[in-house]
Amino acid sequence: MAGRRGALIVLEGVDRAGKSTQCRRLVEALRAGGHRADLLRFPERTTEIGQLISSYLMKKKDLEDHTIHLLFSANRWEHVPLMKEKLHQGITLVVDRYAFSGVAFTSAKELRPEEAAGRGNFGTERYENSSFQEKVLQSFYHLMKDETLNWKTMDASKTIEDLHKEIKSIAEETIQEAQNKPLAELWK
Ligand code: Z5A
Ligand code: MG
Repeated sequence: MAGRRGALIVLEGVDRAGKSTQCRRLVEALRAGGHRADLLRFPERTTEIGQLISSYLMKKKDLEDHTIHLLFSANRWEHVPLMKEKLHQGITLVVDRYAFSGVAFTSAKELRPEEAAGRGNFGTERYENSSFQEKVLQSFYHLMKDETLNWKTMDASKTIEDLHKEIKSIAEETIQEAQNKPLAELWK
């Protein structure tokens, strides 16, 4: 219906919490239910900025901490005009990580290098070790105190199917609630 905007639904969480799996399932289910919905992910590795980020994450390239932080931010900003356009057109955006990851991962870098050394086999990309991820988690908890954002916490140890049902139901409610609210700006 004219004038009704889409909702911005962001999934955040530590490495391998199941975000990408749930984002894909959610978009499929929303579309099947007659909603207009698109999937976005950050980092979006296909742009020039995204390719630099990807090289950094794969440890093919070293970048100074502020520089990589700003590249992650720029990678989101380069998508903002399109995101706003879609939301105004009534398309719901399901976003696999957003600015909260930007804050949480950069702030977790306060971790002492000796603490991070020799950690278990979490994954091969940068940041994929358990105590770094613990710091990230604490930072997410801190960010969730912002009551202007409608955070819901999921227990990621549940089955893919159970989580999907829960997330779908919250997403449908959120779409209803968002459609008559003006689009706000994050952290302004
Ligand atoms: N980063 C940053 O530093 N600054 C920023 O501004 C942004 C990001 C935006 C790459 O992100 C890195 O960039 C990331 C944060 C940083 N570093 N770390 N860590 P990414 O999103 O490209 O990659 P990732 O977060 O490392 O996550 P992931 O590996 O893509 O995890 P996931 O999407 O949460 O999980 P998944 O792919 O859906 O599932 C992982 C596996 O578990 C897979 O085999 C599934 O089938 C399985 N799975 C999923 N759900 C379940 C359940 N419920 N039960 C059992 N098994 C499951
Ligand atoms: Mg993922």
